[in-house]
Amino acid sequence: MKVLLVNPYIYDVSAYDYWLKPVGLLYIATALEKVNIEVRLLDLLDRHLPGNNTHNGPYGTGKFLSIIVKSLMNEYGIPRYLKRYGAPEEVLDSLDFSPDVVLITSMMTYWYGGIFETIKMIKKRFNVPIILGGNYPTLLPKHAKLSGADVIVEGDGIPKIYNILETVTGTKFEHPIGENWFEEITPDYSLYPTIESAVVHTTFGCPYRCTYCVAWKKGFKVRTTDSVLKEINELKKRGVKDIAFYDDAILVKRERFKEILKKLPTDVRYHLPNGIHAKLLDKEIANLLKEKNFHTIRIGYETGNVTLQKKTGAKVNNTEFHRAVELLKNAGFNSKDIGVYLIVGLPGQSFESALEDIKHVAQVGAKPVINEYTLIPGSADWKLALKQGSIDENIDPLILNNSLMSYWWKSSMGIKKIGVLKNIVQRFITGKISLEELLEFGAEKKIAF
Ligand code: B12
Ligand code: SF4
Repeated sequence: MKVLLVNPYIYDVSAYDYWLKPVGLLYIATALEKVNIEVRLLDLLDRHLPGNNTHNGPYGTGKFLSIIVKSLMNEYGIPRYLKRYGAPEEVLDSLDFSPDVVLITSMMTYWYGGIFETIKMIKKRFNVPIILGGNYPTLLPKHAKLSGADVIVEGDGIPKIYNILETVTGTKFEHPIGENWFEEITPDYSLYPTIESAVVHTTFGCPYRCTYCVAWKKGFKVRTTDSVLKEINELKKRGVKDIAFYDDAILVKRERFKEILKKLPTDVRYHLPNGIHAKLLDKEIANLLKEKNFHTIRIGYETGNVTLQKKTGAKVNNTEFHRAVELLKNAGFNSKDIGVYLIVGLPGQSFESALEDIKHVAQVGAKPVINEYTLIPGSADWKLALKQGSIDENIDPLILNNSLMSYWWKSSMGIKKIGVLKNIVQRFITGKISLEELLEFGAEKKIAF
């Protein structure tokens, strides 16, 4: 049997490759290879595909090819262009593979347009069953039925994959991989002819329950240190130069993470693009991160407003945050290295409060990194918004995009204010204004909106 694995296009107003890899699909590839199924990967976001790399950023990040799909003005009253990110359609024609089944993954729910278009392109070329899994059908199963896929799969796809293929094709397989997949297999990166950066998970899911997030719905799995180190050493042998840890909660099993850190090879660069938990960082980890060649560090601070911190799940408090920044600075990281995620546009958050957070992060010697708020289907915030009537259940998921929500959602501080905040951060981090000027911003007179 032949199975084509597809990472679909992104539809967004902006997108950037922060080491993005379709990890779920690569795990599925390994599970299928165990029963001698022939697999092929079509990662439409792979910047090694012809025409898909428009800019190389630092450490293996970069820009995808983008083409404008439409203006969002007429339909949504939003003055932005929706773009398609990913390789030119011709890459599908150069596929020298005729699959019996196609499996498609998905990451952001609001990227669904890219999934619909990818499915149309596949259907034009192959008359075979298409199975869609990943975050989109997991969080929006009803909407995903409109995608054109023949089967949609909610939740963890790996233990179910043999059953699904048996149902669709009528062929029986052994089921060598089940619930323990996270320990037993690793993503099959050999499906990429060229690979310079890769993603590794040492844990999966999150035990916390922040109101704006759904990562906790995946439960919480932990791998042994040996299997993590083996995977990293194999990636290194393949020529991988940058490894991004995509864990949601990497410090939760702190002692275990220390064991991993101590044995990491240092001739690879490491990145933590997902916010780490300030309260769980200690001196030893901070020093090991520096010693072991970590270049991208993000702390998930989100807000310094104590009321909002408590209301959203209390994953961090201000004392813990200060302590974490100090530990990282003492370990030798500078203010550019320590990125601090701040959510702007949280329900109930004022412009003044968000501005205060930005100033505060800059003042303690770290770099503010703004994340615009997005209401994630299935989160506690989502349920509350439905109950309060501030959104409708049948809302188009596209406009829940983090870059679009503040244009229309009444519970957000609004796009004008967010624009001012983003602009001031940009000017600060590019050196156009000094720390003193940032701290003075808005102090003399109230900003008029
Ligand atoms: C890494 C990551 C990032 C990175 C990289 C993204 C990038 N652009 O390069 C960074 C840190 C930059 C990032 C940013 C953001 N992220 Co993010 N991110 C993730 C994260 C942690 C990991 C994804 C992953 O690799 N998972 C591991 C794999 C193994 O899981 P999986 O793909 O889901 O696969 C499993 C199943 O889904 C299924 N499956 C998958 N594919 C298939 C296919 C088939 C056929 C089958 C049967 C099954 C199946 O089986 C797999 C095994 O269980 C997820 C959370 C999570 N734990 O998934 C959030 C997540 C995807 N991000 C999320 C959000 C909200 C964001 C931001 C918008 C945050 C913000 N406000 O700015 C930004 C914007 C990103 C953008 N525009 O690109 C949300 C998605 C919300 C949504 N509406 O869909 C998530 C779910 C986290 C959350 N907060 O709840 N993110
Ligand atoms: S925001 Fe972070 S700590 Fe909170 S539930 Fe999501 S992944 Fe876990």
